Amino acid sequence: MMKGTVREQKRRRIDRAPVQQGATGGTTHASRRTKAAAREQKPPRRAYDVAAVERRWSEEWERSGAYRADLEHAPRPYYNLMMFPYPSAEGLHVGNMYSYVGSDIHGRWQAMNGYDVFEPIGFDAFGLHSENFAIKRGGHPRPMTAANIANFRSQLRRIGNRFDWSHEISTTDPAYYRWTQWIFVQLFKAGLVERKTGSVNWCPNDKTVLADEQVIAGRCERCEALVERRELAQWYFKITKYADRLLENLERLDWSERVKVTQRHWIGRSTGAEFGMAVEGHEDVAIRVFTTRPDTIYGVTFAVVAPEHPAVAAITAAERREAVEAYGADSRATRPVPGDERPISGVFTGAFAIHPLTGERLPIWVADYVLMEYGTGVIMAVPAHDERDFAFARAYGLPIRPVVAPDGGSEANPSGSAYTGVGTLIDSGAYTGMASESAKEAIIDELEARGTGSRAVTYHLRDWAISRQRYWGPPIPIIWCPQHDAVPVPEEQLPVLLPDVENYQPDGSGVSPLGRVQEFVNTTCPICGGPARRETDVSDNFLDSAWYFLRYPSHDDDREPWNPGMTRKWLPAKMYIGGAEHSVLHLLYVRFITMALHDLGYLDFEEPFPRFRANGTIVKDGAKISKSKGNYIVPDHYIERYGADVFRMYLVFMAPYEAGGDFRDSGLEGIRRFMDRTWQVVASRATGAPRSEPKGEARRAMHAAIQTVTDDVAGLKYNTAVAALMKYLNALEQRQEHVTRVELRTFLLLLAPFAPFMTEELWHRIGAAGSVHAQRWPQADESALRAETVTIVVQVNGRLRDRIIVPADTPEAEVTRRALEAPNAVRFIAGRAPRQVVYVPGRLVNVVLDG
Ligand code: ANZ
Repeated sequence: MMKGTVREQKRRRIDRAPVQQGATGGTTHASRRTKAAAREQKPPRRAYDVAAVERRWSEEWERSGAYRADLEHAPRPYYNLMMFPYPSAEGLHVGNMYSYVGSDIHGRWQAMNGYDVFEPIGFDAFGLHSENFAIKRGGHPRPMTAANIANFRSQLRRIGNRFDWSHEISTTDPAYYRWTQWIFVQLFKAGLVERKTGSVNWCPNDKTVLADEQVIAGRCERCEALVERRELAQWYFKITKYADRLLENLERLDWSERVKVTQRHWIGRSTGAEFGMAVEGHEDVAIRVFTTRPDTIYGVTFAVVAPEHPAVAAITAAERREAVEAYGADSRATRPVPGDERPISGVFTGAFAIHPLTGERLPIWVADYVLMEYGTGVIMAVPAHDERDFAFARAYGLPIRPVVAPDGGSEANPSGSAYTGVGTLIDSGAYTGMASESAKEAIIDELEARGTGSRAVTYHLRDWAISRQRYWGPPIPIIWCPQHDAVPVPEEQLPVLLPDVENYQPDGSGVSPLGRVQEFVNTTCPICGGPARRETDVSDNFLDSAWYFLRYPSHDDDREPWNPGMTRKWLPAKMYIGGAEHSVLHLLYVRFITMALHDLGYLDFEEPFPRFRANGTIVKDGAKISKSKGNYIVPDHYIERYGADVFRMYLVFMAPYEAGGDFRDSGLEGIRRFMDRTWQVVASRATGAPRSEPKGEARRAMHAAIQTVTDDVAGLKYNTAVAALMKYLNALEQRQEHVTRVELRTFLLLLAPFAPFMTEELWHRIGAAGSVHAQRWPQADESALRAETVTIVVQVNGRLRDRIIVPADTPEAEVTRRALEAPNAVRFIAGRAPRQVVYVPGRLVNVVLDG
């Protein structure tokens, strides 16, 4: 999966990025580097040959098929899914690795809980990123992508995940994209695909259309170029038909809350009113307004129409025509896209609308901050209570009229800005004094009664622009016939292979490079056999990743996209973990595609991921990771130096997994020491440890560790789980030769999901049977958890007055404090200050009073 932040533009050699050792206050950057370089030459001395151990177990697991799930017969299927990577030239990003390690810990833990865990991985290898990289390097995306995949594969083999490589997929494989095209055809047949001409986001640098979700603050999420608007015919998926369901189902999904909030916001269901406004002198034209704030209707001081609105030409006054047309032409070329921060602009039409309640004349302006695609393309402007209207009114000297006073008495426009909250209505005719919420309803009622308006719902969500005028993607499986218009390619003719052409670069014409390949374009109509032309756009990369999870279990099925029996058994995925940056792209599309396939009868479930957790993001030494800062973290580098176990442990120990944290090289040293100590404690006791069960405090400590680690791992609180393991190791170290085999084994089992290599090696060294990863997760014994208690006798002047019960390890100060508070002791002390308090540990407290 592609992260929006990785950019090709300022590419550097990253494989030699210096590893800086911690933040050493005061040292210069240069000297730090030299020191780091010196240290780098000398890898830390380790208690064991880490590289050899990790290599040996990788090979052994591979050879024995330890992580190959028996998909057909598994009695307790557990599909543990992680977001497949985009195989970039830079190699595996630390963000990928963070996500994968956290997901793998979960998978390993569930395997030890007796589940048949299926943990597949694959490559999301089509798309702009690979293609742009190939253009830059003067190569071809096909071989370059293959090389990147090979590199990713070898990196992924080293991180210690229990991947089932026998189910690997790549979206660029014709055996895969045949079914991506099949999905397009199914949606097309179901009327969920539409070809529309409209104003679209156009990236002048990547020379292609972008979905709204791919535009961040007015810029292309890939290359950061300012996005333009263009009028183009595009293929759209009608995701808006599913807006309500996408929203409602969120309630029953067990997902990270912040992702749900982002989706809710993106779908952006708003309720409000839609009403007509008469235009003075144009009885034939009525413009309709959509507002979410009918309560502010008395504050309307002008109206704004989108430049493309069809009424503009009709209402514009003769003397304003030239200016309005010039503005329209200009805004078509450079129209700001959602989130843009360019200065506000507009032009007066010379026409006036009539306020629906007060009859007041309102000047009508044209401005490109009003979008044709949203609501009705016309707004009632309330500068006192809307930021954009406020900025516009300020820029063009239009009146600002506050009509909502914040509750609590402060002024409506205290700091010379719009007050956008709710409150109590002022200067609003009969509604003055009403609260915003009830005024909204009452005002809509009045608009309805007058026959000019009604309640209305709108969504922020737009249809998904699915076509790309590029090369590196699955060709859209449509044939254009002069007789039959758009005809889907018959299913038995899929895949429509992406032709292998030298010249794949986009030329900015708005036509895909495939349009230049005559052998590809010219075909015959599947209906009439007459000459026809193939569609030359390819589909959006996000369609590839909107169904990949369905393919893993049935990855080599060549008769169907997914096997129904297999799908019923393994899906929906039990746990999905990945980055929150995919909140509105991948994670929304995948829900939509699943719902659509469900409705078409291809799936039994409509939500692909009942449980999703977003891992946090990592910063390096307090700064955002970016290549220009040179603080890029190269996982290989650390794995070479410390081994995968240490790197894995450090990644999850660094911070709460779902929050993300600050990566510091110095932190790795701490984990390295912990691992070496673990080795020493276990390896040194490998043969001599007594076989007896631990007793007393040793037993309690062991079960306390089991309890804490279990709860923390279950809740993805890996950092505190590791901390508990550290605490437990201290306890074991202190007991030295008294440590039993049971304790050593328990410790290794608890550590196994985090440090799969070392625990496996030690498991064998202590002579335990099988793989540590195939063992059952230890269970905490409730009865062992209770600390032992003792009864303490409380005397006053030597006579028994009370008894208290305290945990055996309660410190003296605490015991005497509680003794002095024992009710019967209090009665006999009667407020006098004791001369002396004598404590006989574990037995009695004697309070000595004067006289
Ligand atoms: C008057 C008003 C007063 C508004 C106020 C807001 C605050 P959401 O909530 O995101 O759906 N709007 C409507 N159509 C628009 C368009 N095509 N282009 C740009 N803006 C448009 O936003 C709904 C609000 O966005 C609407 O409510 C409208 O401004 C504006 F104190 O109407 B409001």
